[in-house]
Amino acid sequence: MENLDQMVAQAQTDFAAAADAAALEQAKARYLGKSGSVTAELKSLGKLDPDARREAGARINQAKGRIEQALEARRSALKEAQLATQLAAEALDVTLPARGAGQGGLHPVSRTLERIEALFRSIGFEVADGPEIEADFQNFTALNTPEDHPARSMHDTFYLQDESGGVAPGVLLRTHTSPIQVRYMQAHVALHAGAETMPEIRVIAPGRVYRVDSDATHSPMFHQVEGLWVGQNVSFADLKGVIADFLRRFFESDDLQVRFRPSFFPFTEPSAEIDMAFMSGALKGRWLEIAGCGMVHPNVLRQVGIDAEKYLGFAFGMGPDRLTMLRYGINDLRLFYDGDLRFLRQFA
Ligand code: 2U9
Repeated sequence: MENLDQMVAQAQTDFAAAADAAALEQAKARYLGKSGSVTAELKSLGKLDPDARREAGARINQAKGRIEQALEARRSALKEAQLATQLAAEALDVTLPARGAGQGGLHPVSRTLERIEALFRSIGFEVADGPEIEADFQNFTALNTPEDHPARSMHDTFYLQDESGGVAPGVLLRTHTSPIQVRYMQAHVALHAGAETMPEIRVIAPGRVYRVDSDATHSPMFHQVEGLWVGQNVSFADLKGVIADFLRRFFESDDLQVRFRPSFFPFTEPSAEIDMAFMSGALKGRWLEIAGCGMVHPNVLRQVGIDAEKYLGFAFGMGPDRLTMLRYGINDLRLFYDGDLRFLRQFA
């Protein structure tokens, strides 16, 4: 009797100590399993005579019942505790205020591009677009860039692979937006084939361009805006007027100074670098390189089928990333491409 009561008490203690269902099943096996102590007691009944067996059997069964009851009680207590934990973990506080749909904003470089496009549209330019994966002809050959020019090397230009992993001949990521204007001129020539004179071309080409270049001031992807004006009577003086007017309107400053320094580009002749200086503010009096330009090289016109004896024009190219940095006083190009919302929110 004493022995059985102790066994029941021990079982109750063991069950209470089981922290989860697995531990409880292990504890159960020690009493009710094949080699458990209750089972052992029942087996020992065989050695008793019938009267003693009946009496002992009843006591063992009663003890067994109490153990099973304790087991069941612990089982449901554990289940309830587990459910409570799960409910607490998954609780939704329906009284919290909603997060709301965040309002998006334009990237600062996109703002600059929109501004540049609007300013050039206002003086009669069209805005053209083109593929970022380009052909060698439109990106280099048509732009008077010889076969052995360093800009064509694998060090400077991203070439595409064919299916076998080799370089796909003549397919690359455009290194400038000039191929947009080459395609625009080709389409313009086709459209006016047979006409005595073709209408003037006035177009700007904004977009992403790619070069093998990456450090604090260079990103392998950056932006350009190039402009082109081709007609029968277009001069370098027109170029100077268009550029100076554009810069003064872009920076909202009438006393901004502009100067042209001789330079070289394969696709323009003569060519110049354009510098500008603010007459007030933090950058007052400092000359800043802002763009490149020149009269379109006659070879470029000939490559797209334009009579270089009859037509001429000017072209220019600038970096909207740099224009954005100057306009907003940003000192690190990488901020544009890090995707840090603390930076980007300032422009939203
Ligand atoms: C055609 C013919 C000529 C576009 C030009 C530049 C000079 C130039 C750079 C300035 C800073 C690019 O953004 S940047 O890195 N560009 O210096 N670009 S002339 O000349 C053209 C374009 C198209 C058909």
